[in-house]
Amino acid sequence: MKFLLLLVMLTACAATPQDLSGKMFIFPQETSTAHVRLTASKQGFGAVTVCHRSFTDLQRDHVLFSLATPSGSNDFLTYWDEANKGIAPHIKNTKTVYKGWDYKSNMWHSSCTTWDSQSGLVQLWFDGQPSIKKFISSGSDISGSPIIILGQEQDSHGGGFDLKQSFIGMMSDVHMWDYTLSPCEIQKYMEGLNFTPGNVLNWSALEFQITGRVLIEDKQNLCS
Ligand SMILES: [Ca+2]
Repeated sequence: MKFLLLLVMLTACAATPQDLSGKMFIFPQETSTAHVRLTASKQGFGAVTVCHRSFTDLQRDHVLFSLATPSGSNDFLTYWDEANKGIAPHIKNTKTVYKGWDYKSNMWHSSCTTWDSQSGLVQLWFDGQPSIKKFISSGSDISGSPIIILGQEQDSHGGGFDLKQSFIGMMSDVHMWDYTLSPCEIQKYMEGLNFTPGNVLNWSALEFQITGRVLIEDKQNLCS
């Protein structure tokens, strides 16, 4: 077990892409430091889709996905807003809140967020259901070197973490595309069927670096 842990840590440090299929990151305690930094395969995004699954029992604000560039610490952010009881995408430092979801504790939830700079429209998919499309930001791309972090919310490019916005729980199946996925592809992701993996972040070939206490384990399946 100790050897396995060492092996996981060593391979995590090497930052060669890893296949995390069937696995999850565990964020087991509240800190303002522990996080996973994901390496994007490209930069400059005129459109984006980000999907992930998360599992938590937090009853406060928390981050799910944080992408910052030198010009914007909230260039692409997925955030649970406890005061508004909604999932709040932030794109190019503009926020919108989607309310009315059954964001229950202690179970896996699948989220996808799509945006494109031409229309400026954002849409959230949550556990298989699409939201309305809302205008959030148009006319310019997300440009500059992206820093993508799980577990902490960036208030600066790669830092500015806040204990009370940190994530505690499990995260899995993180993908990012530089285009908007079709509803059909999103449905496939939601249902765990075969889908086109992310071309910016791909959970089955993920380059990442762990800081602090974040662990990788198999996703718990009941007796199968
Ligand atoms: Ca913050």
